[in-house]
Amino acid sequence: MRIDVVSIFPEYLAPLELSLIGKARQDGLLDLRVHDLREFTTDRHRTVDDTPYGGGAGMVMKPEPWAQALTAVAAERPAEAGKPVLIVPSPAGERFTQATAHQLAEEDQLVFACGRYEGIDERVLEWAADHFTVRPMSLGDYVLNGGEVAVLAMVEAIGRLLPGVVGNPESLVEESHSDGLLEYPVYTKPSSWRDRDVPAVLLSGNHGKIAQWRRHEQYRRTAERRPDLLAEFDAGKLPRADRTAFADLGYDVVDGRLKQRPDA
Ligand code: 6GU
Repeated sequence: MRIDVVSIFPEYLAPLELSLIGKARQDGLLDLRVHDLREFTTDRHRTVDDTPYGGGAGMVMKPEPWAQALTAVAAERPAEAGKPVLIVPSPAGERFTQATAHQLAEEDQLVFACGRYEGIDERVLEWAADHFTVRPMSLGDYVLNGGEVAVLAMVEAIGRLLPGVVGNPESLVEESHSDGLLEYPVYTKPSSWRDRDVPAVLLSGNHGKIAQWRRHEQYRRTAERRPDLLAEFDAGKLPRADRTAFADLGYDVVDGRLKQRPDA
């Protein structure tokens, strides 16, 4: 996969040289290039922002440097390749989820446009639609100062799904959000630590019992921390023991969906 990141703070993306993603780049699994937006300005001060029309606080990113930068990135792509995806990190974007990460991991090229200040002149996104599939994306309901930290998160979430990046692909199966639930708790040696014992079932060697205990822990945790995820959960074909586990958590199965009991 090819990833291009355009930013006024290219140094912000330095962590992508480390760890799993850094290794993936060294191994040739990921061709990641960072571009300095100011290289695409033409004035002496390398200006990238200006005051907003209509007034208000803060500054807006000027359109022309963005058009120059994105045109240069698009020009490096073979003419027959079709439109690459342009991801614009923004708290006003569509929510980035594990499903988005899987979908984007199938693309051959991703381009990230990191806004700063109050954002990028809206006409850039309209113009860019002729050359890219434009997707404004948000990590969640809070505000960052710019897109760079969001790009670090999204590139890591997508990059680890590329073939060969994570050594043991099994570890991608049993993790939070892979099945719409939070992950079960994990333990390692020693089996007793500061008067706290590892749950006995995990030492039993009974793999069926262990799998069931872990699944029920996923239910318990998700009900406690992220009940919103349970509303989306497909409870249509749950075994009796799992329906009992949900009943104990205050949830009934109605038409294949989990419904919190009013008294729970
Ligand atoms: Cl993707 N960008 C910015 N600037 N702020 C955010 C965000 C993204 N997601 C949540 N807050």
